[in-house]
Amino acid sequence: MNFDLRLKRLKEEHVSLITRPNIPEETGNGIFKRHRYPVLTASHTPLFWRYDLNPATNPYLMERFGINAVFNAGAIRSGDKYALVARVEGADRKSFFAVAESENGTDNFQFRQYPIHMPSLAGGDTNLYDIRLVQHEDGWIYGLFCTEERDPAATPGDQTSAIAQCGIARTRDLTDWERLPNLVTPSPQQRNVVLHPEFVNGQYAFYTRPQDGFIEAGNGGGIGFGLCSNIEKAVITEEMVIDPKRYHTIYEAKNGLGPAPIKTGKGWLHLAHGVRNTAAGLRYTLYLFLTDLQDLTKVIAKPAGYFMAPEGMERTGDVSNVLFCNGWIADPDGTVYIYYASSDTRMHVAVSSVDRLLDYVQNTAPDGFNSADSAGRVKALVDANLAVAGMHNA
Ligand code: M1P
Repeated sequence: MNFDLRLKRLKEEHVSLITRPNIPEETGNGIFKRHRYPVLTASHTPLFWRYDLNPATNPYLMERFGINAVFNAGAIRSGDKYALVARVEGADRKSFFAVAESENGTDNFQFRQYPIHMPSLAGGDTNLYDIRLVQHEDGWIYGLFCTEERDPAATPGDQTSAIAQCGIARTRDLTDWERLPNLVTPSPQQRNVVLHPEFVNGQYAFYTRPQDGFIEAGNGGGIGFGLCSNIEKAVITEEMVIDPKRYHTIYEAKNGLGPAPIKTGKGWLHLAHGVRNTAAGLRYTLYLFLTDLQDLTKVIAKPAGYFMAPEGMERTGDVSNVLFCNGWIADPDGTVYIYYASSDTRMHVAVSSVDRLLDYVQNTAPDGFNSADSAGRVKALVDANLAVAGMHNA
């Protein structure tokens, strides 16, 4: 196939992929509706990021920059568009951020012309990933992300020990970013840090995830909370865990907050990921909880178990059996777009509403932490349903 024909085919395939209408599932579980097609994959990235389109320098029209995956996107409303700031991972394993926008929130996401140029701090960032976006009441849009580098204390033969810290940057337009110093906390490692959208007692409030090692939460773990007065030199001196990991739950190994919480009339609605161990490795699922409107450290409702777990094609990918979410958007009419990644490979959307999510959080029983309690909850439901059936039959 000659250059021109191959280019024509590549363009046709790309346009048909990125303009494919998405389809909500018919029935679902009543809590949310998954949509059939991933909203972003490696193949959604522009051809002109991956190919040299000049026949003189690339006569075979080969890919010159491989993209491995697009996942773990932050999300925010940008004018009249739904914007995702995705983690784009190259074939070289490095991640960078890129903005993709859609007019309806469920399909036709298109990347802006260039990926984000995130300014580096002295020393550089070996890898950046998992940005959380928040429109703060101070007027800036903040992006908090993980910045990772090799552990300087690692022995020469150890090429896996790493240090994860929370990077902070701010923007007005998602294109030009001002990098601020990394967050300092009492914990040696930080990932999954989220900025609360409002001031708390005049201070910036952060949800953190203290951890002892790069992978293991260790003695740390749990979703933490801390305050600091100056975002331009953010230091948290007191970090308290508000949602700890716990034996024999879906968050027994570790957990971490997803996107910034949504303010509702009943409390702050949070989406988090929980991690448990299995013989096949770690399993990441998503859960919801609600915190008090005044006391952000007080969890006032938390259903048992997961809210969303990997299904079908979501179960496999570079890191299988993982759902991860660091972006959601609540529309003024209460519709909620939940942007979640599957198996560190691709992005999906599920649609719900603030009312439905609150109903789920407030009316799903909390974990009783033993089998008898779980069986008891089913029995209570059966009893109640039989009583209703009796009423219908009477
Ligand atoms: O591979 C699953 C996820 O693992 C990490 O999340 P956590 O810090 O909670 O373990 C992150 O590397 C995340 O990007 C990744 O999706």
